[in-house]
Amino acid sequence: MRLSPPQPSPASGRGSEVTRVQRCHAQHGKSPLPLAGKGWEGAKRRLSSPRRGSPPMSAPARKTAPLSPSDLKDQLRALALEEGFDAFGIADPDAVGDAGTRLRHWVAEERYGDMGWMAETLDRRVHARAMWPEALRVVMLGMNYGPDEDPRTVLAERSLGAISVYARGEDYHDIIKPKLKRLARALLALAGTGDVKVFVDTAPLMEKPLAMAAGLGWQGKHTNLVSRARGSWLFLGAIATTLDLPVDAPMGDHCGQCRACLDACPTAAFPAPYQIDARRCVSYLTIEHKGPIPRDLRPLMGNRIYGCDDCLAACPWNKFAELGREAKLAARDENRAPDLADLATLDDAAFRARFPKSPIKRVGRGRFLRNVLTAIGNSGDPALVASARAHLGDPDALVRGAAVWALSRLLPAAEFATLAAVQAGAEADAEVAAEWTAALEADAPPRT
Ligand code: B12
Ligand code: SF4
Ligand code: SF4
Repeated sequence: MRLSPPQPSPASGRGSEVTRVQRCHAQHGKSPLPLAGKGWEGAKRRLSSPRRGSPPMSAPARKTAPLSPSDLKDQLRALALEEGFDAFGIADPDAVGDAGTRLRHWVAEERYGDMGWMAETLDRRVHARAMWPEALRVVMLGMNYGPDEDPRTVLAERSLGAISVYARGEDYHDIIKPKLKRLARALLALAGTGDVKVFVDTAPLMEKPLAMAAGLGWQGKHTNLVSRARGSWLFLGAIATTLDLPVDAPMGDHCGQCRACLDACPTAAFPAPYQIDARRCVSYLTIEHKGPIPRDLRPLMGNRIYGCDDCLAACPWNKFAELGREAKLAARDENRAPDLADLATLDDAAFRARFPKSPIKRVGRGRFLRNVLTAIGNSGDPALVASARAHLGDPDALVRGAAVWALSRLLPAAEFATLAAVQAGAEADAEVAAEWTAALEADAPPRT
């Protein structure tokens, strides 16, 4: 459905889209600093303890006359552009409207699935200030990771795997966090006073509502932040500070009557516009979910093996999207459309070597192979039978179970029953044994 004509330039006074520069292959500054716990996996590890974040960085004394708050903000915006950020805005940490109440509702509905850290950190997450009571402002930053091709093209190639755009290059956490730290240090040096803390993804901070409050964009019906200038492809990061910087006007909703993202979801993960049930989201199922993927959702996942972009890619505001300029985030060729057969051969060492610096490494070989075998089961490609069969004796029960399901989808029913008669009885793991039983009992998909 068409929107009212989108306007590419933001209203004045809003959090600004930092002026475009050419895609730059220069690497900004030093190599990434190590993080204590990275990504959603890291979040789980770190947030299981009641940490409130690391101690703030404090300002060195300034020797020249202090800058006015608005000059400070202008200089910070310019530095953000130099660091490679594409969107910038400042919010009061309390300016998130009903987001806290909605988050409580989401947790009460248990839509977080395995992500128990969302519930454990709820009280801190609903109030940005609870993270750090002294914080007066949150500087919100967006980094464009616009792809160079439509990520949905590979979905039609059922013997290949679809990796979401965000995971085709290096891990954004490792790229953004050092940039935030450098920017935060620069802010302190300019101000000559104050404290700062930086966040990207893993802290109990509602980054999307804060980014909306800072004018970077709005939470679309797919629940992610949409930017009028970048569409759906923005990573978010935050610098909280005790400095009283001028805030930006919040961005209003520009979804209108559109519902393209809702209709695009392969697993019907949106119970209503602006609400996501993570338990049905392919991104959750392939990255966060630890056990076997629920049987009813497996056929809906197609060949998506790590994350999903369908709702993001469907957004008409992407017509303004440009190629991301951070070279490290660009897709590695081998991650655009990898052969499922090749991925199925990875042992632990080969898995780690295949995905250096990639967020994919975080899920571990077991979960990744589970995803690959699910895609193999959905491929309809008899040539992939051998790849699945090779995992019936895999040391990881999660992988064995996924191999059983894949074979139940690929083999003719009689052949699968013969295989089950030989193999199923020898299975010691109760969950894998249940896979055999369920596969034999299931309404068989069309088998060749
Ligand atoms: C948990 C999490 C997930 C979960 C849950 C997804 C989700 N939408 O929350 C899973 C694993 C599924 C996931 C998937 C993805 N994620 Co994620 N994720 C997070 C994380 C860690 C927390 C988000 C959160 O608080 N969720 C809780 C729920 C309740 O939040 P919510 O859905 O936004 O809920 C709001 C709405 O429902 C709204 N609401 C409810 N009713 C109504 C009604 C109206 C009218 C309105 C306006 C709003 C509204 O209010 C709620 C509170 O704000 C953030 C990082 C962070 N610290 O914020 C990254 C983050 C949101 N993820 C990100 C990304 C990139 C992704 C993926 C695109 C990755 C991929 N390609 O696979 C997908 C996108 C899936 C999707 N459609 O959301 C980015 C998004 C950047 C952006 N532009 O928004 C973030 C911000 C990380 C980052 N620093 O860049 N993610
Ligand atoms: S990321 Fe994919 S599965 Fe998740 S809500 Fe969006 S379209 Fe649905
Ligand atoms: S695709 Fe979704 S997020 Fe984008 S404009 Fe339409 S409703 Fe809003």
